[in-house]
Amino acid sequence: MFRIQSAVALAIIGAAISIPVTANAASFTYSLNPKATFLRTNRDPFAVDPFILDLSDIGVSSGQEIFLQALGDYAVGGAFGDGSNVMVGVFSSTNELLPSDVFQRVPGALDAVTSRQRSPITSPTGIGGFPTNIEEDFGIPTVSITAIVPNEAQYLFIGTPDRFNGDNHDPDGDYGVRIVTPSRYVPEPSILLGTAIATALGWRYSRKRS
Ligand SMILES: [Ca+2]
Ligand SMILES: [Ca+2]
Ligand SMILES: [Ca+2]
Repeated sequence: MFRIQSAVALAIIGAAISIPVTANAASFTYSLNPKATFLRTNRDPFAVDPFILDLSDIGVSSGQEIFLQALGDYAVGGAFGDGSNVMVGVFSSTNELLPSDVFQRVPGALDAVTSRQRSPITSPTGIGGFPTNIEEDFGIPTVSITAIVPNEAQYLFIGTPDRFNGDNHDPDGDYGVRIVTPSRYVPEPSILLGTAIATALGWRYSRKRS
């Protein structure tokens, strides 16, 4: 009987150990247009509006940590190769985007805590030299970044910072972003192990008493 009980305990423990910590994490990949930006533009008629993600679509809310990574690359103009990957994001309380000639186009922009401290300083517009830099945005690098979703944030804007966006292009269509949502609700393996041992011992104990 002891061998059977031990085998049951080991099977339960084995099952607990084999459950990955990231079991609840979900990965989302979005293709991006490098002409798109949430920053101010000037006389840039082919620039387009940014990608705006409703955070509820990926099941995250304020206080949760997400992982972001820029994918692929784009060309910053006709004479340039397909090798740039600078990307910025900003959380917002609303999905409102003001016209492209307004300095702060995202009126609901919120500061975010990220694994990189400083907001990137974006260049003035190529035509006219108008400032584009806002304080709330953060860079999304190819090596990834983690960000805490700020209080009241419901949307994430993602765009390409450039002095002139309308001539950007992505010949091989690989430019995009990957977002991985939290896995914090999955119990740690050590907790699962403790539960498994307690369950196995409890099962043995109840068998002895019966
Ligand atoms: Ca590309
Ligand atoms: Ca450009
Ligand atoms: Ca900035």
